[in-house]
Amino acid sequence: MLGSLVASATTLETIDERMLRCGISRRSFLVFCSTLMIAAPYGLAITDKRTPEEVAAGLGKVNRPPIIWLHFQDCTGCTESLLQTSHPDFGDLILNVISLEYHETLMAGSGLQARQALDEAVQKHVGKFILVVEGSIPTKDQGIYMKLAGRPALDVLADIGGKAAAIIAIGSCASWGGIPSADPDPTGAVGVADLLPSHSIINIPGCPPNPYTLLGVVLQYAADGTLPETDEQRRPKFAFDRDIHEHCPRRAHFDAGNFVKQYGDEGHREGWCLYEMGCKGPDTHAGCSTRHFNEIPDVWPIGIGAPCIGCTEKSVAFKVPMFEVVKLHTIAAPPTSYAPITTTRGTISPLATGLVGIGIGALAGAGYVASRKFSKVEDDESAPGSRPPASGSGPGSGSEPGASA
Ligand code: FSX
Ligand code: SF4
Ligand code: F3S
Repeated sequence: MLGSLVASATTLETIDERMLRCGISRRSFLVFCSTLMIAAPYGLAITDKRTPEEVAAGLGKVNRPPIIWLHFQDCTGCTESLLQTSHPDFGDLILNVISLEYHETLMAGSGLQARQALDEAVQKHVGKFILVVEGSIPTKDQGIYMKLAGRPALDVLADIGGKAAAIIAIGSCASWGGIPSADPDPTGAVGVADLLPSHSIINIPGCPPNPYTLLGVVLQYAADGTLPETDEQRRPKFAFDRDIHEHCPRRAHFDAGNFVKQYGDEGHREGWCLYEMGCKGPDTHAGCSTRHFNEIPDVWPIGIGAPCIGCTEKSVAFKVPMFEVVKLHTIAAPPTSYAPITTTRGTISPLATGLVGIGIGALAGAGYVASRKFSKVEDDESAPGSRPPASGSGPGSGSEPGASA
């Protein structure tokens, strides 16, 4: 099945042709390509070690990939994150780069008209389209909790999924159940790969996910018929190979032991680390800390002062309570041998000051007194610069600060 989009090249319009026909400027397209490069600096064939001009030249020759987008149990946040860009023109440009053949939220038709549009789109591109699935699929009681034109979502997915060249599960709901699968999971919500395990499926979890991860995967597939390398959860490595904590702008505060204790407190206003507020960043693989949303700097959960809830991790989001403190499995807490980044400044006693004037030996003595004060601050767990909470000191804690597991 791979490569079929390339094989159907003659029947489709290239991205360049479309840009020309719709009067989209080369400058806008170059900005789009640069944004794609920032989202996927490596690990994606279409952007790897290239300049924006090279990316634009390569992508311009690619046929607009036909996409059929199905909605199941979701909030439509995935669609919103794709199209609610900071510049309205950008959403328009995205819709010109890809060829969205069917999308229930965006189309004007409904009822029979919509049903016919779906049938026609599938027939026209059978075996060649990319199926994007948003939302989880209810399986309990023969899937009766969601029907499309009288058919359970289960059947619709099996039917249309079987005719697609590849499937992308967009968002945590489609990847493994997401919010609808949270306890008590009344509908038996599952992800696409749970139902079609042998299909070519890429999971792009996130609630919502970063839209450039989707565009990167779609465009690489359209360009050369390959899907990017994935991890054991079918997530593309280029977007999920690092954890939030690794590149978090608040990491220096974690290392210094500066933790927000309560929303609105001084630490929160100063942008300190949200670990003790339940931030799941140390346990969460995603690129949010470097690839923000809507092309606006700092638009991502931690950037706006909210802890990461681990929305890209199957075992974290909607499973671990939001304010529960995560264990530090792989990250050592700041070693006590380091000087803290911020510390309470000790005062030099008048006696020591007097001794300084007497001679070199006395100077060494004053240094000793100051260093004792310094280590006292380090030993004081409540002082700024202290370590994260020790085992058992907070809900869900139990790791050994200072030791890697
Ligand atoms: Fe919502 Fe999508 Fe979350 Fe789910 O995103 S943003 S509930 S992942 O399916 O619409
Ligand atoms: Fe950032 Fe959260 Fe890590 Fe703190 S715990 S540095 S807020 S990712
Ligand atoms: Fe989700 Fe955490 Fe990013 S909550 S959007 S993975 S910062």
